[in-house]
Amino acid sequence: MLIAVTRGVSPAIADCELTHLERTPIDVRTAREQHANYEAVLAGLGCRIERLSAEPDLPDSVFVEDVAVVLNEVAVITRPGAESRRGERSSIERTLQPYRPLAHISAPGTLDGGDVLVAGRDIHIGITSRSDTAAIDQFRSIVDDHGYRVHGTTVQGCLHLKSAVTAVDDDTLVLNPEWVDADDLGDRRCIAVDPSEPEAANVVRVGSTVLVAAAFPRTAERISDAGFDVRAVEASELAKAEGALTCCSLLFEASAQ
Ligand code: CIR
Repeated sequence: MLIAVTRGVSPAIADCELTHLERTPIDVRTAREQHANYEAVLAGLGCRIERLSAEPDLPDSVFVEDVAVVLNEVAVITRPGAESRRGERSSIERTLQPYRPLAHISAPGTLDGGDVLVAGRDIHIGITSRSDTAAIDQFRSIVDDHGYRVHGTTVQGCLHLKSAVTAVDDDTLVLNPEWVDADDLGDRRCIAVDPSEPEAANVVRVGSTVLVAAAFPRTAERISDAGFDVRAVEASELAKAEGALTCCSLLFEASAQ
């Protein structure tokens, strides 16, 4: 059984952190509708949704991905790079406790889950304004015994590594070659985003289905042409908070295999 941990959209989302985007008004109701639809799509694909309630004082807390990285063997609670996001951890910790042993990134390291790309036994971690090499070293010591290879990866032009690249299966990546160098990501098949859709690389794989933001039909076609079952999901309002599709859930098998 696949679990999807989500959290309702904060009424304070307009005060979100922004790094590469200009602030524009966010309609909370529309954001909530899109988020509810995202959850419904995940549920329709067989996920059990564990929804945490919205946090009025934590503007970015809908983006649960940044606060933990859930592997089969362990869940790593991060130390988010933005101080305003560190209060998101305790509830996520409580939620994950029944499912996995927990490990923690500690100060002075900082890590956002959006920077952690797991592809088979390779874990690529973006070195960004949110995630640093001290945290990457900590992460490596946590997962080393489980047989993962951890690589620090340079990213430019976007917030997180997973803004630039995500995996649609263990051997296939969707990426924006302007933001990350494919040669840093091992010997994998790469599907490049359509050049007119630079933000399209953030896709969610659920079983054999790939969710792509509805704003990126050309990249969706490329992924479909590569043999994947693609589903468009509207996420334009959450995108104004610099969040994409992977950010809105923590997806993992209930019992580790
Ligand atoms: C932030 O800057 O932290 C939020 N406004 C957006 C986080 C998006 N998360 C992600 O890409 N994993």
